[in-house]
Amino acid sequence: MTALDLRGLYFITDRNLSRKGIVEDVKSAIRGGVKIVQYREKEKCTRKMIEEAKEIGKICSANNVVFIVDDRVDVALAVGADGVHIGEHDIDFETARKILGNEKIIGVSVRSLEDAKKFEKLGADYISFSPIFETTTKKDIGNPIGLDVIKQAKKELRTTFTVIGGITQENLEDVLNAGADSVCMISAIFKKDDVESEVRRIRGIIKRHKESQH
Ligand code: TZP
Ligand code: MG
Repeated sequence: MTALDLRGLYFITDRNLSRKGIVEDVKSAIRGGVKIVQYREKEKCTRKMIEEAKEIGKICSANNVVFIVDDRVDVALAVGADGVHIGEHDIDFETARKILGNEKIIGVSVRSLEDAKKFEKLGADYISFSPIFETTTKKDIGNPIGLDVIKQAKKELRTTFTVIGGITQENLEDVLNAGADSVCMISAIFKKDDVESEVRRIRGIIKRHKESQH
């Protein structure tokens, strides 16, 4: 079990945008320095998911990288992942906690500070606010919630949080200035040829931003 430290770049796999296959992407992202990886798979059958998640999980644990499975508590348990990430159409938080116990990480997607506080009370390990901006990577997720929620969360939320949705090289500084210590970027990374160097570059921006604040 690798301890959760959300700060920096939270890496999420994407089969449709991948150029080299998601196992290679994960290896590249880890070489680029990420400390948390989420396996997000919407198409494969359960058996194939378990095979793939097992392989990625091994790579993560060998590198002390936190490994989270999106949506699927069963897959997370089957492969010994560090935790799951759930949204409003997935298993509910209380049931997930009952199945996984207190040792596993449960991250929850929310659109508002109010919902974030609700999951904070229930014992979520981290919160993900989304979508910050417009995105085409995930369909039907509603209007962007913007940067103000990050500023509010920074002041009022004790639980560690990340942000996702339409974050790019162009708006990253704004997101960091609003107070995010952790960011997820999917298409912005896969648009580039080389996952490792892009991940390293983004992490560098986040690190320099943090240093400039002290
Ligand atoms: N959850 C909320 S928005 C989103 C997910 C998985 C997609 C984010 O992708 P991108 O390409 O970084 O906008
Ligand atoms: Mg989900």
